Amino acid sequence: MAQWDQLWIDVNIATMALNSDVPYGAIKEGAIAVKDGKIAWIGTYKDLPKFDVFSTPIYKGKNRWITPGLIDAHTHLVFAGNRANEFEMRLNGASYEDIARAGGGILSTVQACRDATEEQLFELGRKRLNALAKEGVTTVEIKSGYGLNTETEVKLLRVARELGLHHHIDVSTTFLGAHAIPAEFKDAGADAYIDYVINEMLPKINSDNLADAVDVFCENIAFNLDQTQRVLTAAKSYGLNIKLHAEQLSNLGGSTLAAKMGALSVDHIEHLNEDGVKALSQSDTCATILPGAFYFLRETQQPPIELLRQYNVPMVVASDFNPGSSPICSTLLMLNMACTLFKLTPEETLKGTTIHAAKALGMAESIGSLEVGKQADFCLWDIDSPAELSYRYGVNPCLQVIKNGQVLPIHNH
Ligand code: DI6
Ligand code: FE
Repeated sequence: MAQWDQLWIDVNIATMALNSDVPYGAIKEGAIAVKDGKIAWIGTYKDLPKFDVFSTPIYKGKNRWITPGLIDAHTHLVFAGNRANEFEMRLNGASYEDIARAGGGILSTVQACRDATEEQLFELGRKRLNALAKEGVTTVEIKSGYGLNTETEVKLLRVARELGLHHHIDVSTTFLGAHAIPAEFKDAGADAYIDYVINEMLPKINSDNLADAVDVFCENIAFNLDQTQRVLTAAKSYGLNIKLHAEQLSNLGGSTLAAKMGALSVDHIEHLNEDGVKALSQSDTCATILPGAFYFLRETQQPPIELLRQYNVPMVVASDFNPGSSPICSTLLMLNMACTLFKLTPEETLKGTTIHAAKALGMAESIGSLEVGKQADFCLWDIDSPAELSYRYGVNPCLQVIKNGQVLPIHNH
């Protein structure tokens, strides 16, 4: 007789398993059993094996849907301050240059982060993770990049690691020292700053085990292809995963470089062309689209969704939550935005925030789909079909969040 710790019945399950031949990998009238925080059994209720009915807690889903816990594979969610003043200035007619000259943009967030204590940053991050957890997020990637000196980059990554230890949500950390050139390096230039990133910051961050991956903002207004390659090569020499902010505002060929170097993902990619998509298709690199930044910056250049489909490149959907280009702390809203702004299908958006997002974090072995042996991270939703998650926004449909088999104390209803 099977011995389980928890059992869910009377549910429909969007397993998101890639080897399934039905949409969403759906199992209608299904059941999920959990043992030691992992999925021990999943299938249709009528096939449920014999189990100990007296000792197993049973949750009944009233024919609602279960999906994997959502995964937000691209955020900058540990930051201090906000940029509402710049938002207001721009809407009153100020240009980007005016704002930059007044110390604004990324560098204003850098100043706020340098001034903040670790406790303050932790508290800000904790509230943001709470908001994400309420809408079914169980794993989040958090980047640094608002420190731009060793002390503050280390502080931001330490806070991200601490959040992962103390919050229900699992956190994957990414070092983005090469996000912008700090004021101190204005005269010395970008190459000198990259030397500092590689020779000073990276060894410290690696030896303190603060980052799971390394990212670079590869763009005309940030770092060129050569500088990007230097940082990614150094990261790989430490055995760290790599990823890239690429082709957001122009096409520098960052995606092709990243794909050839074995990056987990290339992110933004509005300006990606067919050669770049081909390079991705010949690699294991995911394409991460960030509709929140596209929306907030009122961009018009669409990412090449149809080409990505044709070439079978896994698409990831993430929030890019940050104070400058995507001040939107909602992974769930991204499902809707990816459909309305980029014409993804609801199934593609759900893959992009579950199984493909897991791949983009190098965690597809343990999370992202509901299959035997994977972590029991899933959500029960007050919906009649999985497409409702992409269709509607506002009344939070998340009834229950289950992390490692435990029901989290989250109350939306
Ligand atoms: N791309 C972006 O959209 C953000 N960073 C990046 O590399 C912008 C971050 C900010 O404006 O604070
Ligand atoms: Fe970003």
